[in-house]
Amino acid sequence: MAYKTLDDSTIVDYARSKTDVFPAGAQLEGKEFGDGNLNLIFRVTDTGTGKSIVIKQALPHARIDDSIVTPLERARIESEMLVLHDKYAPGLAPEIYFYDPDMYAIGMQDLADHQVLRQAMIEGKRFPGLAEHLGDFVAKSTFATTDVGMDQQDKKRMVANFINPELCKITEDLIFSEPYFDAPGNKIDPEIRERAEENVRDTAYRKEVAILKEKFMTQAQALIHGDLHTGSVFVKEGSTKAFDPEFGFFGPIGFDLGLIMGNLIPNHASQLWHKRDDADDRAAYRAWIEEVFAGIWTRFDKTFRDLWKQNVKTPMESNPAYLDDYMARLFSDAIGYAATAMVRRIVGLAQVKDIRSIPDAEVRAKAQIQVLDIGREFTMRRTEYRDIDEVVETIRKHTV
Ligand code: SR1
Ligand code: MG
Repeated sequence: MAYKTLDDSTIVDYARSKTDVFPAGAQLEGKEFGDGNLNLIFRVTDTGTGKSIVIKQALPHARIDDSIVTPLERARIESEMLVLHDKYAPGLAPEIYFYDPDMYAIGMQDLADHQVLRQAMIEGKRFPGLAEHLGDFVAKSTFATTDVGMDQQDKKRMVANFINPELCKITEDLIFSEPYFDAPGNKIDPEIRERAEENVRDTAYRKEVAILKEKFMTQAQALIHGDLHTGSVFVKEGSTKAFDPEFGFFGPIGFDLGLIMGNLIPNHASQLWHKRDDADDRAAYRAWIEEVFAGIWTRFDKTFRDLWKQNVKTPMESNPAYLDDYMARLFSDAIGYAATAMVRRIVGLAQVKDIRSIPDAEVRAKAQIQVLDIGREFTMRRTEYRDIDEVVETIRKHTV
């Protein structure tokens, strides 16, 4: 079948052709419900049994901006990443039912009983175990494809299978470049324009971001998710699932950590509005976010070190001082990438509902400036912090 974009009138016939998923004669209904930047997302339900699946189809251009080319081949990368995530980090990613290479469509587990973490946090919900799940997800999903976690020769061949240049270019532009100059796609509220321009004038700051960008572009450390923000995580009590790894490629592990940790910060700042009526509740919720922020790193650090010690076979990599040094570099990378992840959400093209749903321009600007200030300090001090508690102190200092 030649590629054709699916819609509400064709999705049921398409799903019916997937005979391993739905039995012949099943009564199906289907509808597109995606609100992401890049793909079509359908839910198809067998009305007889109530069984439902999600079908995700790649589009050739970004929904958010059709001048951005988004090759269909990323669906193949995503489907293979999901299979690997289920293998390396079982229970922490959705199950996949099929990949259709002609239609660039993936059939996967419907997580309708879960909620997207970003929305859940806007609603002020807490999820016990979230930090441990996310720390484990990043540790397990990345360790397996490091040079210690797998054969180095096999790894080099695997790198070629996950080359994802166009999606990496989106990240290079939207996260590492455009927020630091006057790019046409930027969206800067007038109340924060002067503060945003301060960043653009700060050549020492821009140099540090360029160093982070260079590492993103050149370090094939492990196969990373590549877009692990709070909109790429489903949650329900006791369950966390990372989805949407279409930006996957061999890159720096700290990028996955930084993206998930950094995307917590706009939410932290946005509680100025979402919990505006109760200062105690706001402080308690922010303290929970800080615990999750720190807990992701702490759990990652433990799980990754354990995996390393259990799997290391080569003499050079068995040196404990080397492991300590490796972890220290992952730590400063995570803090640096967290900074870039939060700053792009304030001034760049793809912003987030946490902040954008604040209708009061003055409160919104205050929250935005908190995020920009934390982002700059994280970037500049990332190699100086001695531990995660010192990093949390920076968050607290800017969000009083
Ligand atoms: C043009 S795509 C904009 C953003 O959406 C994705 O989720 C990535 O974060 C990308 O940067
Ligand atoms: Mg996405």
